[in-house]
Order: sequence, then structure tokens, then C-alpha cells
Amino acid sequence: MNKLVVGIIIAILSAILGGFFLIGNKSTPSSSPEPTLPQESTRTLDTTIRFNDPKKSAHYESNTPEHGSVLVGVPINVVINFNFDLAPPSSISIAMNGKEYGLDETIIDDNKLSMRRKMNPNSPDGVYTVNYNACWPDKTCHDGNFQFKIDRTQSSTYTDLTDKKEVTINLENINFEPKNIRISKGTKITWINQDEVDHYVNTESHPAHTYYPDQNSKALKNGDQFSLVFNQTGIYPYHCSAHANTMMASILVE
Ligand SMILES: [Cu+2]
Repeated sequence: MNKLVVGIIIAILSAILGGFFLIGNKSTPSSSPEPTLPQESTRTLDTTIRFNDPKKSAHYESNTPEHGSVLVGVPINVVINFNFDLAPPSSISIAMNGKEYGLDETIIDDNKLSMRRKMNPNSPDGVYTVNYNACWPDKTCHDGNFQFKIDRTQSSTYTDLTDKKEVTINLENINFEPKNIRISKGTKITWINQDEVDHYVNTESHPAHTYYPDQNSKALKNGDQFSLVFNQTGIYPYHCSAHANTMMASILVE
């Protein structure tokens, strides 16, 4: 009799605790802080080579190209985003094997929350290390670094639309269709929302959207469209900010 009562109590406790842990586990992803490494692991991360761990400076928010990403073309610039006002002499270096591939000077954007440096469009394939020095109005500076890889051979996985003057990309089924494409310099791309939910076209990173600010649309409702002519060669990773972790794509301009 006592054994039966104990058994029932254990069964009830197990059910309650089991339910508790189930709820606890379910709530974990939304309540836990953002993982620090790697960032946004659903993006084009390379698992075949080992990148160094990035160093994040004070006030660091995000960067494009993303740390550990593999690009099928050369980025038009490297952009780093912060949550505090940048000041001179903030600087960015983009180097491989001791050689600098950054072009011109580092530019602090007008809102002072991001800085950028152009990259040599003839940069060879390989792993690049970005070292940056972020300085603040009180004259203090903090350094940081991250890495990305350029591998042009992987552009064969991109849909070749290089002979087109105009290209349409449909936003449908919460995806960009076609997703990763190659186009020629001067091609006009038009994005059309075919879904019932709102979508956006946003340049990386999320949510700063600073890599190529021209490539930021307003909210696109069903049937709405957004167009942009690409006049500069390079790689343009982008996403929809309403579905930032799944709805992403890239344009290689040749
Ligand atoms: Cu979307």
C-alpha cells in the first residue's frame, strides 16, 4: 500500500518536473543572450579551414564580411559597426601574408556608428585578417580583429545571369529566388514580393545594414518591388531583416 502511494507520488512528481524542464528548455533560446561565437552561424561559414577566434573591441556590434565567412568575390568594402561614437584616428587594415589590401583611408560614417575601408578589387583568393582600431571622443582606442576568406572557385555554385541587362528576384516562400547569382556590372536587379507577408531587402550586417546602404528597401508588401543597378564589381551579401536568420542571399557582380 505504502509502495503504491510512493509510486504514485513519484509518478506525479516526474510528470510535473518533466513538464517543468520541457517548458524550461523551450524558453531557453529566447531568453538566453546571443552566443558570442560564432556569430550568426546559419550564414556561409566555412568548416573546412580553421579561422582564429575574433577579438571584439569595446562597443563592437558587428562587421561585414562576417567573421568566418567565405565570399565568392572581393567585398567592395569592410564595414564595422559599433554602439558608440567613433572618432579619429580609428582605422581598419585588411591584410594577408603581411600585405595590405585595404584601399584609401578608413572612413567614419556620418552617424559615427560605423567605419569602413575599401578593398582592392584585385585581391587574390585566401584568408584575410582585418585588424581594426576603434577610437572614441575621449581619445581612448580599442583594437579588434576578425577573418574572412575569398574563394572565387565557389562562384560556380551561383546562378549565372551575367548575360542579362535586367534580372528579377522573387521574394517567395520566405526566400530569395534565385538566391545566389552572378551578374554583369551595370545590371538592374528588381526584387518583387510574391508572399503575403512583408519582406525587406537589406544589405549586411543585421541589423546595422551598412555594407552597401543603397541596397536597403522599405517594407515590401505583396506585389511591391525594389530596384537597384549594380555598377561596381564585387560581392554583395544581403538578407531580409524580417527573416534575418533564414532569408539571405548574395550577388556577385563581375
Ligand atoms: Cu522576409
